[in-house]
Amino acid sequence: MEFTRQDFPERFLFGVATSAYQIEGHGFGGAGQTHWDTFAATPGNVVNGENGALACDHYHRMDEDLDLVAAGNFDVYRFSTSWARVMPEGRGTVNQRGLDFYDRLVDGLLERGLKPALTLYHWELPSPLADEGGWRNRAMGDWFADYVDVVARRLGDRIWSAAPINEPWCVAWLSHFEGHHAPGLRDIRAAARAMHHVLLSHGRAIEVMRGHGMTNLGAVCNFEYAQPVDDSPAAHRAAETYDAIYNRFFLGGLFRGTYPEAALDGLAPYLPVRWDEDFSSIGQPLDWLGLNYYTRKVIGPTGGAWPGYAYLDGPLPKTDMGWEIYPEGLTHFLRLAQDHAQGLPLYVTENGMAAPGLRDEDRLAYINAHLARVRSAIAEGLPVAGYYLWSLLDNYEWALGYDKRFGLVHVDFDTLVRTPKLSYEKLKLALAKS
Ligand code: IFM
Repeated sequence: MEFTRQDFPERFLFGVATSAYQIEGHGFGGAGQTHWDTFAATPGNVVNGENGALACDHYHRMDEDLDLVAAGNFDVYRFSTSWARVMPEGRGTVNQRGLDFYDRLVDGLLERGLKPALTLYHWELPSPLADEGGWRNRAMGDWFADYVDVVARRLGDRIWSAAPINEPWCVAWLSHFEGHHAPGLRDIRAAARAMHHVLLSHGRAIEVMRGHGMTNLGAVCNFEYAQPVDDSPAAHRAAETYDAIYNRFFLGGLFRGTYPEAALDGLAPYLPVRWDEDFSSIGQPLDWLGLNYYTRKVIGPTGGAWPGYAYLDGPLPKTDMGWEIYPEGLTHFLRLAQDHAQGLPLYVTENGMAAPGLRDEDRLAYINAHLARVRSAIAEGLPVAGYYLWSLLDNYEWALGYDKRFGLVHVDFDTLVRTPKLSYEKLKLALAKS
């Protein structure tokens, strides 16, 4: 690596991230059906119709996986609890086996000297709640608060940090407007409601966790740099709309008590009634802000119906996802985050690339380039307090199935054998503590 731990401030934290449905094996331990199970079972939605029933079998291999986190010299492990594992119907009955599993996970982290960083929703919505409209339904705020309450009672005393919802843009826009993720809708009213209800549910969850005395509570948003395809006013307008929907809508809701005009231009008629009265719940004080950052999009105008933009092919080198590598964007978003969060600690809660092979020199270069941006952000005075790699293991990359390999550790999906890649070994050396 082109850095060591010693090149960062003493209290700077390095972490590695995963999520429940992507690694655990949802078929085990009494977890209920989710909208990802049915989305994947519907032909055409997921490459090869793959689902998370087995995934990395982390449910049975948790100790081996936590050993890998500790041996890699990381400080923090960012994981999620699965709502449907904890409450198979989404409401009511609690699956004690599910809570026991997460209890062992948290204790396993603490025994290894690792900080547990909890996310409460990373995309697998219990099917009975999806049947009632899922994120389109305002009642999600209450249902989510009840689930968070169950988890907080059991784990809250040992959690180092917690964030309610991973990547609101994906939960709402990608899943309800672009239709690429479960529930696979392409409907502007559904998208507008989901965008607002995700934030409302975030606020409710923060209130519940504070009520249990939990501290170090934050939000995790994802960001993509919007690059206009050319200098025309139309291309700039298209990029501004994209930026408003993707990057500024959720920051605006969380920190400014409003949504950006360029997003309201199209979404306002479809938001729930009296949406503007919800910001006192949404804007609960936070202790940190997390940024998931991977790439930029080249944006061009389409004319026609709002939002009137298209994603165009860009000229930069790309990862296996077809995502352009653009570390400059991370600097841009750390500054934007600071403008909104005004001095709160900032964490890069996800960064990494999909790349094949065990000798993953390309991943090393990607990590080096992005960590160089983190270091320069710190040098310019931005309060960046930590950086997490996505991901510990190759895993279920949602609609793209098991083909795209984001792991520092290779997983053979036939044998489930884990093999550390070159990037894992190099990071382990760079992050050594003495
Ligand atoms: O795998 C996903 C993860 O679930 C959320 N953030 C982006 C990753 C890579 O696409």
